[in-house]
Amino acid sequence: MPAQEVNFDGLVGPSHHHAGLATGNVASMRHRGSAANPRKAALQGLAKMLALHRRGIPQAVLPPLARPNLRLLRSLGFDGADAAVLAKAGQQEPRLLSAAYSASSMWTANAATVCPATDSADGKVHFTPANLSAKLHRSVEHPDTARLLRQIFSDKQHFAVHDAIPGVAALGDEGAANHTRFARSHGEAGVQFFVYGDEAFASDEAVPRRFAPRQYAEASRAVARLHQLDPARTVYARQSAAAIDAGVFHNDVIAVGHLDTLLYHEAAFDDEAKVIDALSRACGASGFEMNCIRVADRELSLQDAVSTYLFNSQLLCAPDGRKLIVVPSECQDNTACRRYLAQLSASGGAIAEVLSFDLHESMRNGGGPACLRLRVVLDAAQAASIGSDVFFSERLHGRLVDWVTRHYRDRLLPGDLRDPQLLDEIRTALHELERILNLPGFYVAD
Ligand code: SUG
Repeated sequence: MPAQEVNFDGLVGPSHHHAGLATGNVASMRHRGSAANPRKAALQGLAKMLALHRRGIPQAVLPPLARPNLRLLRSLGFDGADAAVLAKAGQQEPRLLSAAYSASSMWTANAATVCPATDSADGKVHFTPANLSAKLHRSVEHPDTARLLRQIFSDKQHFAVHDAIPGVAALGDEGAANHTRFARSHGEAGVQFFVYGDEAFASDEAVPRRFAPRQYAEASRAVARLHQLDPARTVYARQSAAAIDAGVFHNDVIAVGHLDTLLYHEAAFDDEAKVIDALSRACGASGFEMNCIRVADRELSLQDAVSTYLFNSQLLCAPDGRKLIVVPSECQDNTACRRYLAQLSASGGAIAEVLSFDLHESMRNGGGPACLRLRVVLDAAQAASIGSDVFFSERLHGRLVDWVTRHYRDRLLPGDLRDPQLLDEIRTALHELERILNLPGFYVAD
């Protein structure tokens, strides 16, 4: 098997709810406090995984992290038995209870930055879990993410899983959501593209903004060093402040790349011409030509780009080489976006087919198709070294649908998190999931 890109989608956890915890993420802010349907959310995600698996696209799954995060609540002074900790937090600091219960690990594009073995000097696949230090509910993910990645990618001959870099604002790192790799084919050396919102030590002057950036250049450069990347094949770009202020909290809300192709909005970068030139040169030096598809503001406004999540799509190659774009169904509800997609996929267009999915539950928290997946390029030996049952199949899909249907609630409001029964329901469910995915001991009690 030549090296392939495997999409590791996050399985939505049983405590999925809309807490409005992510300032700067306009969908999250807008849906704060509305009723969520965790069962539907998980089934929507599984339907996408199944459809792509059936198209012959390599698919795998990453389980949710254990929630509630009682460690977080105990560290913040809520003591006693588990039920007492939850009751006190719910009464005194309901937002902290939401943070501890957040199912945010489902957006696996933020789990880590991943670089294929061909691009690293030591010939290993490198992972750096993202510290996600910009948001409390996300900043607590990385220790468990590191443990999960080390359990799945356990063969040290093939894989290096680093610790997250220190979690302070100046080193904010949001993982693969701000990282893209371009290459002629997955198994050939490629070009690594890191996009950041700000550079912490570049200037002492604070620039007034509507929303704070989440990714810092210093963090991107640290990840590139840890992954032993070739500086000549690594390109850095700054996001435009206008995009961040419009709700582009990660670069994957305004640009998506795959192999030699970059689809991006003209407002994505601070200095568009410089970024495209640097990328084209690096790709040229690596022996392939970059295919840039630029979307002008008059074709789709920045505001519509954020509300439809067109750029939070997955660009994929079917086994027959045809290019597919996977979009959230919101894209078809917007006239400008629908028109743009029709033109993109018209005969002779850059994309052969548009696949649209109902991911409303995740979208209401600002997570589209691209947020839900972590791309890992694996060759045959690397894939064969993975012992857990995370690779997708019709059988695994059936087992997970059955599991979700038996264990998940179909309605969850932030106030429901005070219900001590929810903790028991989730523990029972995760205990069973550990066996389905062959991840013994992953859900150790806090
Ligand atoms: O970090 N939303 C996530 C969405 C992450 C999307 N990921 C990518 N773009 N790759 C976030 O903003 C909302 C949780 C809440 O409001 O309950 C949230 O965390």
